[in-house]
Amino acid sequence: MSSRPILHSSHWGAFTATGSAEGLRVDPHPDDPAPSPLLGNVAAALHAPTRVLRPHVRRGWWEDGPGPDPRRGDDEYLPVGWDEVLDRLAAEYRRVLAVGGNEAVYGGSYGWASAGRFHHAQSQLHRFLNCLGGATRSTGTYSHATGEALLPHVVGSIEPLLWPTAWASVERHTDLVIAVGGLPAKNSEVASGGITRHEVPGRLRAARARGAEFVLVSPQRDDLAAELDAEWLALRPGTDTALLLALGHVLVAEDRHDETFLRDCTTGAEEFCASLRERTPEWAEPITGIPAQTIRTLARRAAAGRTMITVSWSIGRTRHGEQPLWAAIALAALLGQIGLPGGGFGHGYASTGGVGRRSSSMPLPTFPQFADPLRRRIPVARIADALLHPGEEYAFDGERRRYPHLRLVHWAGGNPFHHHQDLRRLRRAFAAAETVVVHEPYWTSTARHADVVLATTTSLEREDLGAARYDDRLLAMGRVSPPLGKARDDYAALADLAGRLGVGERFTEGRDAAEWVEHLYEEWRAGPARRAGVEAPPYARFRDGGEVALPDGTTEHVLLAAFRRDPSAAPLRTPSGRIELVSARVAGFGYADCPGLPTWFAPAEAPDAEHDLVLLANNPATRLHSQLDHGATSQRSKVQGREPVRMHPRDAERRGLRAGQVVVLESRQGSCLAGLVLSDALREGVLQMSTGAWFDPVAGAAAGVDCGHGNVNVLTADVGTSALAQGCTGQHVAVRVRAHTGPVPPVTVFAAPGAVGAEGVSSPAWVPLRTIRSTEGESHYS
Ligand code: PGD
Repeated sequence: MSSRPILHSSHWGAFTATGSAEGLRVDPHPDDPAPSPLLGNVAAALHAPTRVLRPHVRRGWWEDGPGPDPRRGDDEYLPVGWDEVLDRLAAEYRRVLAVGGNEAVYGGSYGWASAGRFHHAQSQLHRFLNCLGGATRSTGTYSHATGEALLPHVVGSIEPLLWPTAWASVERHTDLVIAVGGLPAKNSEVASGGITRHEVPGRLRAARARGAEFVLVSPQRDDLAAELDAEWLALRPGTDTALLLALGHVLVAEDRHDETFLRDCTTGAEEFCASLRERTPEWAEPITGIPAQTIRTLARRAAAGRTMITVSWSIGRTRHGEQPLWAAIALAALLGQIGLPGGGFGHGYASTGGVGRRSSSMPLPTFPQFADPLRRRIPVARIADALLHPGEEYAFDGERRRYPHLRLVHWAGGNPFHHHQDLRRLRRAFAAAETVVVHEPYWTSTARHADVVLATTTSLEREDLGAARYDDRLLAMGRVSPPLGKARDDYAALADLAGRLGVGERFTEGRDAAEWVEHLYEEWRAGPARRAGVEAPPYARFRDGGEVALPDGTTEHVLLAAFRRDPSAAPLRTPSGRIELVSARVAGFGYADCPGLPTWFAPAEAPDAEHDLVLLANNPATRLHSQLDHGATSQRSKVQGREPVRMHPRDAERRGLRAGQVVVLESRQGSCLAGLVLSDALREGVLQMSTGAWFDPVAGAAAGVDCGHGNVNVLTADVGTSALAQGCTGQHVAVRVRAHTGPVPPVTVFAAPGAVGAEGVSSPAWVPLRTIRSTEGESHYS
């Protein structure tokens, strides 16, 4: 490790890392006004018991050959050399391509991986697969699939999702922010690709100081900072659409809507307004739990000033998750402020730190992936369906498609055994594959379901370029430590595999990783940077802690502001050229679960006699998704080593439960342990548990549940949002809760297979995943 501070970057902020006898010291970037507590996890990134330090193979696959195998997730692993594993993998690639063609390889490889323009894991894998003639890939995201599918039909582009009106404009112009799903500070701390200055809390404070008012629409009070003095509308989970339609009803009934905007800039206004007739505040009150008078007053306030209605991405991760977004756009259209500074709608403010920042169109250094000759895609959250139902037909965004027969699954930079729903079902789906290859720095739950685990360096062991389109600088990401053990960069592993498959020269173009990083930088310096007048030193000077300032972007919503100014000169790319409050195209798809205008559906995950609580499974405050769950910040939040679940004190009292206790959560899909935390920041009847605790079926088996650690996705359902987006619906799940009785098993998932608390595996022998030796005692991390 370097004993001098090395500049580096992550999805949760830029920092310097300094090696010392005590370990890695991590300091936030000096320009960051609000560094993320997630930096506290970084010190555990390098030397952790859970590091994969050599390639490993699964016994069933190595000895019996490829094929469907229910032992995945419950088998033994053998450390092997790079040459032997890559030889065997190349042979398996040849077999699969011969038997099933390129579509038999699944290389969607969804996931956040690490910051860095060159070593981005998916880009690496996609380039490799494109060199081979392509593979089945995924379309859309777990984050905001509903917006990606819906917005093109309604406003002609997904731009409002990525580049809404900038925060700077909200700060200056907005009188009222109606935050559906909140503006949670924890999510604004992360931004894909890296973020140097965390600005969202400061922007919100400044807006409030100017006099802006905030209304929080969420079952959780802490979805918005307390300092913003928001009015909290603690509605029932999954009822946002009812609230939004009732607000629209009041505007129309009281003639507070903007007829001119509706006439000039929308289509379907008459039909939409007619559909609101029955959607009175009195209708919405028993559904949402929000008093009718509160709804009426809010609609009047919204019409009285400049109003921004924002819907968080998380709201879309529910059944019929398209509807609240469409209803919010329709409400903003009724108010007539779309395209005005600080007004209209936003989708995803604070869902990451990047949304609402600058949007520079200047290209960044980019590792070319080549074109995908196959162009075969499945909706990203339908991976288990695809593996379980090869050849079956499904509906997606107006098309009938068929799942390919996937035989080889290749993943780099993602953790589906964290991010997908209904993990029991995902286990069955992975059992159906013939070969599963995973590149990972850590023994994540996904690595533990793979046949081939390729030991990968962390970003701290690599040099790279840190930059993102919404950030204000390009950073040199220095190497903090040489690669540990036999870990290799994704690039090096794929280059050697490509060489064995006859496409090595095409994949590498004759460069090693260091040469690529320099090449990408110099190419960018001589091209886009020079053209934009950006001062950038030569790489030799830049690579040691260099930072290049990038030009600023625009603050207004470019597309919608131009459209509003002159709808006929700058029409939207919708069939009508306008905002579609009613979409003939969507109606024409004939989907019962997504008709042609914003529609109310009762929540799919509502309490019933068996499951009397609704659990919110949202993104964590103590780690990025599942990354570095073994790190200090994440571990500090655990309760008896389990992922915390929050519950209202009165709900706990009614059930005789107390804070700090280990509880069992059960849904229709599965069960897990969790550690109870009491909080009055939740609506009664609602629980909250973050995603990202590593799935631990071993500790679960010892406790008679599916996961002994608290991975919330054993509880959630694997159903698409609707036939339109087929997005993930992991945000809500109906559950019941009871006290756990009997010994609490140790969490085993943070130790390498066969090594409870030991520093990895040293002997080249088969080692089991089952590391629990007794149900007593504490695990290394409890
Ligand atoms: P991460 O934990 O970031 O989760 O799911 P995602 O799969 O992105 O996984 C990234 C993995 O990449 C980690 O295991 C990390 O160790 C590995 N990695 C990091 N750097 C490298 C590298 O350089 N090379 C390689 N090979 N690997 C690397 C996130 C997904 O979860 C998202 S985006 C959302 S928004 C969803 N949200 C929800 C939700 O709200 N509710 C539920 N129930 N479920 C969700 N899942 C989704």
